[in-house]
Amino acid sequence: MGVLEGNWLGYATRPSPGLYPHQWSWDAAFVAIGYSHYAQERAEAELRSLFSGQWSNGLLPHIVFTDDHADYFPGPDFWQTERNPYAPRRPRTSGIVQPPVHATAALAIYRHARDRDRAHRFLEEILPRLAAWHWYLRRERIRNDDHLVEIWHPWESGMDNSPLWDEALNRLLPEQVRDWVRADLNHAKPEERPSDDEYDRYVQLVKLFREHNYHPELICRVTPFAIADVLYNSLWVQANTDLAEICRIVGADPTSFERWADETKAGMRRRLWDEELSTFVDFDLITKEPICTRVGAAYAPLYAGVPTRRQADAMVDQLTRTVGVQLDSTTWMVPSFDPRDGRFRPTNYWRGPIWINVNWILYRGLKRYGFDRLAETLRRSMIELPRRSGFFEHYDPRSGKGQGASQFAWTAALVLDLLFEP
Ligand code: 9WN
Repeated sequence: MGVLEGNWLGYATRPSPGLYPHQWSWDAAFVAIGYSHYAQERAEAELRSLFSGQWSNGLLPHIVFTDDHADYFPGPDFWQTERNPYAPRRPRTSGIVQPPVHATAALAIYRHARDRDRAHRFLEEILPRLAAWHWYLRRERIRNDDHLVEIWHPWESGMDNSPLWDEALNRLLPEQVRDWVRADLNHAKPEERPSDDEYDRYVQLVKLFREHNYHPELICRVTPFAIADVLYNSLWVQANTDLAEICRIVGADPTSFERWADETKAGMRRRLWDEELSTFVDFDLITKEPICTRVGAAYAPLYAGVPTRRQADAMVDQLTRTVGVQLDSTTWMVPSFDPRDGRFRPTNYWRGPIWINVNWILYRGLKRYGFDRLAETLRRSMIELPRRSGFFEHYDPRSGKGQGASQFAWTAALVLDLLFEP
């Protein structure tokens, strides 16, 4: 609770002091889940603040800027989202998205509420906004018969420098002129952050979207990066299921969201399942090739009930034999990337370290399919790691040492969720 208190800005929660001074989209959802157990009003405020940055076409931006002059790159003057008529003038925002965990967070607020009437009113208030956000993804980001949502930037995945994107990013040329300066290295060690080459590509994509004034119907034609990501689509399936439940609670029609969950679930089984790897893999929509890279988030479909029983058994068997790591006799966790792969880097961001949010998603998936013992070990490990090392952004899968930003909000929020869980 102290970590969340320290990051509370009076109306929203920043992910951490220093490195992340604004409000981020999926962070806000995880943080709201943490608050939902003991600070209902604050959980509501968290989502309300994020949605104050929603565009009138439904896009929910990946960053809602809290302070125009904070030390973060790219800031609002670089994004220039005011070029798009749908973007709000205030607050200023970025022009891309992050994974849709928000309906799931709103439902958690209702389920954990001390004051149910108030929570009911909150659901009525937030439902049109959530629906607009899901309609945006459905309308602008699904253009294949498999009903898979596509992302156009590594930042949209939330797993910025995952090896999943290496090939797609390598197709972009390095920047000729670097007319911008990174701010993250003022706050973090370079070996724990993406490389300059990766940033070059991230910024190039932003410039391309900016040139097209953030119009999705133009971007979808020109983007060199378009990927159907397993984690994103799993969260989308579950968020639609949760949004349908919200509709039922407030007496609205749930059928569109139920159908969208079913369609993407079927599409994932058809298009993303890899029999040889015994897991789901991303799909590059530009090259029309699967991305056969084993990452921790590849097991996220368990969370959304996507795999068949046979697939789930094969996945968990693989998970325990490959990606999962035993830190000591009692601690077992899932790093962001397969430790046996030559590109594995235990201290570098999404290329190896353990992240609590991905483990929380996998924990829920293991429970959903009845892998209770493994789920319980994972739950205890997720509580134990921050207890030993502090609430960090990520952890070294060899030693459990905390890395990246300290006082990291979603780590604290999701540990609270585990502790409060009945
Ligand atoms: C870019 C805030 C965000 C998380 C992402 C994480 C990191 C940003 C950055 O921090 O990304 O969006 O500046 O590196 O990768 O998942 O939401 O915590």
